[in-house]
Amino acid sequence: MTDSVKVTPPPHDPIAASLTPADDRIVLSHWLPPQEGIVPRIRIGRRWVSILWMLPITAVALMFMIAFAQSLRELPDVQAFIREYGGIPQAAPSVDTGFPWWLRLQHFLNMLFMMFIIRAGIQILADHPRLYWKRDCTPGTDWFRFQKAVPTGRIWTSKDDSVTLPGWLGIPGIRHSIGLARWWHFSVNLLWVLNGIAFYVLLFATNQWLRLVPVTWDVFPNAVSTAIQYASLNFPVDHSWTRYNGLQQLSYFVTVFIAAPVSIATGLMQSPAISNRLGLLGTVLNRQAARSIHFISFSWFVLFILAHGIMVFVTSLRQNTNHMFAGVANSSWVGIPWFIAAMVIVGLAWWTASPLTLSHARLVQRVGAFMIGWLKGLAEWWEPNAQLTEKDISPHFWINGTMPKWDAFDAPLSDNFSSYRLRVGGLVEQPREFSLAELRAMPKQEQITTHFCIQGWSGVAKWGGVPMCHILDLVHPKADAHYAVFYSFADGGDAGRYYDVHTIGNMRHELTILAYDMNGAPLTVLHGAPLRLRCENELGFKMVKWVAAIEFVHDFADLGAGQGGYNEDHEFYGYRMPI
Ligand SMILES: Nc1nc2c(c(=O)[nH]1)N[C@H]1C(S)=C(S)[C@@H](COP(=O)(O)O)O[C@H]1N2
Ligand SMILES: [Mo]
Repeated sequence: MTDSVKVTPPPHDPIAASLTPADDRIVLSHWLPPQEGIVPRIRIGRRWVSILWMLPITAVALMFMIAFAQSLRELPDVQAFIREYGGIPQAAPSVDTGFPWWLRLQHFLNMLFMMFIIRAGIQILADHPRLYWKRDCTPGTDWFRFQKAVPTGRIWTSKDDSVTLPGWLGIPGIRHSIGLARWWHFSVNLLWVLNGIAFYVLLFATNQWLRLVPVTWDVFPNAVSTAIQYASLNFPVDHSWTRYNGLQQLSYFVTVFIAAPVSIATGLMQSPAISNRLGLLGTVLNRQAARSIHFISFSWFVLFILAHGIMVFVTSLRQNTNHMFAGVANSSWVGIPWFIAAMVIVGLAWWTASPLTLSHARLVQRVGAFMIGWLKGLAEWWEPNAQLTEKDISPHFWINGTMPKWDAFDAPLSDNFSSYRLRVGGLVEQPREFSLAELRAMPKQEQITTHFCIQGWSGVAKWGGVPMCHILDLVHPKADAHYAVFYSFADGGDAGRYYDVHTIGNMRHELTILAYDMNGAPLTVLHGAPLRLRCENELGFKMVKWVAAIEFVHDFADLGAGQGGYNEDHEFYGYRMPI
């Protein structure tokens, strides 16, 4: 954050004195108190059905399936069918190179990465434990949740809605730890994607792709045949060393070539900067649709991993581990120690991930920013600028954040903000103070945009206010002013004032405004009156509500804990958050 320009910074805005330093680890007594969720439920029509029902239903279905498959196999026609389609498509070419070292290594890395990705992903979901298809996230329109119905008749912020997970499941498990979970999810995703790209390249550079990609229609009757054989508990012959059976091939194909790319695409489409850049696609496949599809794809992975894991054990563990961990085709014991070693590594990583994240939260934030900060910076350059129409305005718009202490706020509130003054200062040629009337007299910009909260919900509203670039033109930031600091009237959730830092570049974005209107009416106090920031290529927490002062600075390392904002300091979020 430092460069060669040596300037003596002017004294900070008085509010800077009420920022607090923050711990570099998570101190549970200062954290949001735990709150249990409920067993996940799926909405069918108007009824919420617990997913625990899936256990007896699956058990009964399995019993019927076995009985049905066994009686099928007594039919002469079915026997003839299975003789003709034994399971492995006859026309499928066979792979003569076994399981090479790179494939075995990538398989192991994939297993290790998936453990982090899935756990951190569940943690992210627990910050807004509901799924929807429509972008507005109106309470009652969720189709999946592991939280009670949204309480009515009281203020219920989206932070109130977050739930605790067991530490062995989520990373790090505690409530509202999405900042840390995202570093894990995104950093390991990057490794997983790199591993995946290398895997695709090597598959097609060798003949290994023939194992996974069906090249004959015969794969379908053979998959049916394999399914009947497995279901009747009389398993088909296995020739995995050279060729997979139809069912194996189809399920591996779906996992590698459909579920993985779908997960990546729908993951990225939940980002404000990317979704707002995609035009129609971002509108049709809105953030909630992308989030729901991301979850369905995740469910496929979990089912696949369960089924795959079970099959490894029930169809000759020794032979399977010899293939995938030792790269040999025999029935010796040579693969087992490798398999156990791999499991121990995954197990150790599993066991230590949550406690280490709590005790070294700042480190997780730093390493995460190092690994994917550049990607997030890149997304800001795309200048996302999607706008919607009046009919897209959400019937409900969640609220978030810690409300201002009313006493500090009483004077401006009781006189309808006529005594309110926005201070704009710091490294500017013309420090200024503006009353709300003066701001309202300036050029007004209206925009209908989607709000993307880091926790997962979204909503569309029409915002009206002063373009930030107009304010910039009035105060003239000096050449060495690199950032704009927004100070709020309200404190953050734990201690110290809420604030956030933006680059000057972001302040010149065509959709960055100081909003005083929402949906055609003056902003309500809950949504940030008298003034809140809208900066549409960033996540919601960057848009400070109840703005008291704006200060232009050269560097933000000496503010609060130096991370560029209240949530960055206290909740380990990243300072650039277009994704
Ligand atoms: N002062 C202040 N501003 C804040 C917050 C806060 O806690 N304090 N929360 C942020 C978060 S996390 C979000 S998602 C948005 C929510 O804006 P809304 O309440 O209008 O939906 O405000 C942002 N601005
Ligand atoms: Mo948020």
